Amino acid sequence: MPTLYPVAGPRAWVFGVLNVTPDSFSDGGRWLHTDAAIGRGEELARQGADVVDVGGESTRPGAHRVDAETEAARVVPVIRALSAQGIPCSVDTTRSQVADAALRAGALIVNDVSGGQADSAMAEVVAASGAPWILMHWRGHSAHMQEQADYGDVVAEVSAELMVQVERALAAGVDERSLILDPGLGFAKNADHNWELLRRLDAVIRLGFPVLVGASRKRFLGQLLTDRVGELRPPPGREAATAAVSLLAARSGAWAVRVHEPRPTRDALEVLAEYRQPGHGRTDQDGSGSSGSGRAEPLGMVVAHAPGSTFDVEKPGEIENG
Ligand code: PMM
Repeated sequence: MPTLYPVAGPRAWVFGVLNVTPDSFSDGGRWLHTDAAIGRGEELARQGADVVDVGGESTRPGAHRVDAETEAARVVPVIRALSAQGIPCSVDTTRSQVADAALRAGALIVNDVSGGQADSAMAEVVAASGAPWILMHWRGHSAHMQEQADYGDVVAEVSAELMVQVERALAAGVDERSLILDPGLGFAKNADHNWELLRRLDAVIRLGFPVLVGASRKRFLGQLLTDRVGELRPPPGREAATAAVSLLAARSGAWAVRVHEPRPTRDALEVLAEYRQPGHGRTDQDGSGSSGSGRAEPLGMVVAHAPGSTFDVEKPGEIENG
C-alpha cells in the first residue's frame, strides 16, 4: 500500500463525524445500525466531507468504555462499505486492535483522541501501516477527564504535552510526515481553555505539523449561545457557530476541521480559499466558477510509492463535549 502524507493546499480538509454509538453527545444512537451508518457516511461525503471519521466509542465527558470487539464490530463494516465506494475514511479510536482492523477494512487515517497514550501498541500498528496518525491532546479517559482541566498557560502546556506524544511516536518508528496534531478542544478543557487555544492556534501550528481542530457543536459553543433564560443552545443549533470556528481555525492555518454537518463548514472554507486565492478551484472554461462540492481542491495527501521516490498528489474524491 502506498504511504500517505498530509500536505498543505488552498482549502482545509473537512472530516465528517460519523459516530456509530448509542451515546455520543450530538449524534449518539442515530447511526448505530450498520445500514444507517453507511447511509449517513454517504450523505456526509455528498455534503462535502473529504474524509468520513468513523468512531465506535463515545468520548463525551463521563462516558463509559465499550470493549474492543463491540467497538470494532460497529466501525469495521461501515469503513469497509464506504471505502469500497471510494469514500476516504478515518477511524476514531484509541485502541490498536480496532485501528488495525479498520486499516485492513480500508481506513486511510487513524484518529486517536488519546494521542497514543491509551494503548501502547498503537504506535506499532500505525508505524507498520504507514497511515497518517492524528495525535490529539488528552489527559485521561472521558469518565474523569474534566478533573484534569487545570492549566497555567493552556497553549504552552497543550503544545508541550503534544510534543511528548510526538517524541514517543517517533521513537516507536512512526514517520514524522505521518503525524497530525489536534489541541483536543473540550477534552480536559473548559470553555476558556478552548477559546484560548483557538485564539492562539498559530502557536500549535508552529510546532511544525498539520493541525486538525474539532470544535463541532461542542458545549463551549452552546454556552456562547445561551438564551435569555440561561438555556444552552442545543447541539443542532450550533452549526453556524461551528462553521465560524472552522473558518477561524482554517484562517489561522489549520490543516483540517472535524464537523458533524459538513456543508456549512465546507461552504465557509470555500469562501476563505477564494478570498485568499481568487479562482483557486475553478474548473469551468469561462472562469465564472462552478458550484457544488469539488470546487476547490482540498489540502490533500501526497502519496509516496516507495521510500525516496517522487510524490504524486492524490485528490480524494445532556452531557456533551467541551
Ligand atoms: N472530538 C470528539 C471525538 N473525536 N477527534 C479529534 N481528532 N478531535 C476532536 O476534537 C474530537 C475527536 C468529540 O465527540 P464527537 O465525536 O461527538 O464530536
